[in-house]
Amino acid sequence: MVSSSELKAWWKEAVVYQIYPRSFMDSNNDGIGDLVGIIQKLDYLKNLGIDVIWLSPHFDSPNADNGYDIRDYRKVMAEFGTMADFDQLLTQMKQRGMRLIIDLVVNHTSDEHQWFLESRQSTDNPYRDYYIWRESKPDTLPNNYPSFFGGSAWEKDAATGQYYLHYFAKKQPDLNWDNPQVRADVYDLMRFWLDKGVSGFRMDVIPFISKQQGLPDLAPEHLPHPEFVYANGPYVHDYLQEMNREVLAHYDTMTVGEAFGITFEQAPLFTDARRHELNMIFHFDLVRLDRDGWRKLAWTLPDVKAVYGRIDAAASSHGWNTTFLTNHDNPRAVSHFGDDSPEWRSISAKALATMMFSQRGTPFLYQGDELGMTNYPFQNITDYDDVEVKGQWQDFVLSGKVSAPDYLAHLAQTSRDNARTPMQWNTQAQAGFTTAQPWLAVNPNYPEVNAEAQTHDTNSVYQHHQRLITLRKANPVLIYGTYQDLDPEHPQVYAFTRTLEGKTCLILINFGHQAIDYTLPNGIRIETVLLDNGAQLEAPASGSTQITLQPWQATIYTVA
Ligand code: ISL
Ligand code: CA
Repeated sequence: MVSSSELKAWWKEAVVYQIYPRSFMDSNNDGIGDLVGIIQKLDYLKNLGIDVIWLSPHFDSPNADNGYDIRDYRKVMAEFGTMADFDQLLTQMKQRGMRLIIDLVVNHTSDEHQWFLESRQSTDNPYRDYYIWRESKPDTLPNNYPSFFGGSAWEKDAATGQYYLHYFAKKQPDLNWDNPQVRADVYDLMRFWLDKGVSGFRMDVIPFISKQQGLPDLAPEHLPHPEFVYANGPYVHDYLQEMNREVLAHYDTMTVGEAFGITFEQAPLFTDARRHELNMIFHFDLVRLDRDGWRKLAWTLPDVKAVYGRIDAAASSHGWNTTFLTNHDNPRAVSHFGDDSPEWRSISAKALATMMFSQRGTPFLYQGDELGMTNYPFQNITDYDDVEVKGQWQDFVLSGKVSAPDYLAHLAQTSRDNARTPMQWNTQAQAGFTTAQPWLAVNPNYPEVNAEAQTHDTNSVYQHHQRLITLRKANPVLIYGTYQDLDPEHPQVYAFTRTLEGKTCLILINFGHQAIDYTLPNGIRIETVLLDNGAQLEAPASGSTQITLQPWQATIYTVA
């Protein structure tokens, strides 16, 4: 049995950086990030050690969901620039040896897409079956499906009196993937971008594309988490294998599926190389381990370690994985898993980065996390932009189910907008992101947290990321090595090894604010220090089996 560590590939060795273009860099000072702004920052990313950029949707969109509602798949969003800008971005990236993957959002389109404008006109329109329409008796819905953005997943359309399905906003009608013409049109648009030179796709909620046949009601126990039903339709693997045969197999691509609603046990069905579907998927069990819907729960380090253990098990079956601590849909990593107070922000952000870049799986670094950017100090509902927030405010607060103070207290910790505030480049007004009024407020801590300061500070979060990425690329054991958690139940220390061809690295991370004397399990002996996050007071003697870990110390060692 050939293991995933023997199947080498460029996309397993790459480090990926996710750009949310709206918030990355505004080159024409209209308050919105754009493609030319990204071009201006390519050297910053090259110097960081980035190989691949995942660009969140850049396509023409009315921005009901900030680009995840596509109106024209072959056109660049006007706010972001032109197709010439896109081509220039690709050219500039290739000159730097970097690759671009783009965001394939094909579970749904915008309701302003030409296909939907046709489809909604009449029940016999040739495009009617591009979407999912249902008759329904007056004032009763086709079924009890909820939308993730509040309310029902069904919207009644005046022209024909029928309902259409939308798992997300009503301006995001779901495509009917059971229709072979829909699939053929999606494959065509994929070829359009691959032929322009992109190197693959991140696939938005791709497990949702196959709907449950007959669309029966959700059982009551599934209502809090409909994604587990939405993601397990009968034909998702047929469609992905067809997509692979029709498109992906003909190009040298990297594909990552956003596997919202998929369990670890199901992961190999998407990523096992022998099935010819996707290269890897995003699991959400880590970033959502402390969530009960809108409620923020407590988490423990053993909880985190248990998830990493299950993620790694999923990767060992010919598949591959991703490692990430946040994205444009989740709170900032250092606020979520570290300590974002001024005293501990930098050292804990470096500790978390050490954890992330030492895992087996392709690292996906979200814009700003290389600086240890933090959550925003949201106060009231008008501070937010996110369509999900507005829909859920209606569902939970205006309905009287939850008090506003209670909901806002949880929302400030969990909101997707925490990750969408503008990049903090320097200490100029608006953190150098724009000279206009930005579309979403800049975090007021930008004078203390910005790229300009950190690219010149050897102890910065940015430079620690540079060193981690360099170390990872120089040591295949950190890319392909098998993973072993040495002390799963320890409440404060994360101790794990990576082993490949007789070479072992030990990673020790102290998640506590107090120093701790730690005895290495299994009689392991430290040999040398490969990289410390700056907390270590003195390097341990070679052969040590005991060590004192300083608060938030994270160190990578070789093992004797
Ligand atoms: O968990 C979620 C739903 O409450 C969200 O994080 C998110 O809707 C889900 O993870 C799917 O995300 C993707 O599809 C959405 C879009 O809003 C997200 O930005 C995208 O990442 C619809 O396209
Ligand atoms: Ca702009």
